[in-house]
Amino acid sequence: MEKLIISACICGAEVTKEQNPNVPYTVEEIVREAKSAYDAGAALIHLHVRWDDGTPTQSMVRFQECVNAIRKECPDVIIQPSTGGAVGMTDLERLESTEIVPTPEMATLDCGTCNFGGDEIFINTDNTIFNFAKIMKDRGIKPELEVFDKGMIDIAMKADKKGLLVHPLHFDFVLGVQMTATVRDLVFMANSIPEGSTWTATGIGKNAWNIAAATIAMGGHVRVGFEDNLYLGKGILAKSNGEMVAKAVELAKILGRPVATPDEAREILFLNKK
Ligand code: KMH
Ligand code: ZN
Repeated sequence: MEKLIISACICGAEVTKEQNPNVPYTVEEIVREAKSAYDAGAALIHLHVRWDDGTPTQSMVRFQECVNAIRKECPDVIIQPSTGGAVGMTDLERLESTEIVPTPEMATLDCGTCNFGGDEIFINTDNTIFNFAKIMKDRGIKPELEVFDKGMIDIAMKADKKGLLVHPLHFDFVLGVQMTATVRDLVFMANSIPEGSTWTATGIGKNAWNIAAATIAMGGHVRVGFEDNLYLGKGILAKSNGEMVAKAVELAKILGRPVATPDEAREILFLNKK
């Protein structure tokens, strides 16, 4: 089976230190978490950034500062800025993370509107999605197509029909927000993307580890980290993103999947090394 790419979503925009004191806010904390994930075996860092008080931001200046600092400690890691940002941000704000130098190799592209719990709605109209896809294509940024349900795969295919995506496509199935997170759901999603695409999956909260194990066994790639889950196991708060990456590495070992280095991940994802 293909080597396993482990992505670490080290920060997110919604989780707080009140929920787990190890959630990073400052540049130093973000670097600490990126390094812990990288040292444990993550090839890719999915990045959100915060102001020091924990407020999520898509500020280009803050992203640049964090990326430069991560680069010093994790020289070859793939850094994938979020263009999702936080609920309520404008499209222009969200796109600021792609304006750093050098241009990021990848960025997320959220492929639909989604209920985020309570009254929160994460809005991605067709025009937002097509506009983000065009900008990424023009700048040579590979989108990780974030799909929270099967309908979002269908929207991604509308963007593809318009010529806005470059094949092979790469998807991230985010299970347990808008759709449930069972192995049946995972198989359905994996069977619904075009042949030749690569895919990562993540299970939110309590779904994290069953989805990671099933994904590794199925030949997909995994995403773990504080953005999606704060626990190493039932009732055990993770001390770092590195601890969660180490658990994914352990699962991979048990299931016979060697773990990809960043450069091996670049080959699997057809990225041009920057
Ligand atoms: N924080 C969410 C509103 C992404 O990074 O592209 C969006 C999100 C997805 O996390
Ligand atoms: Zn994210």
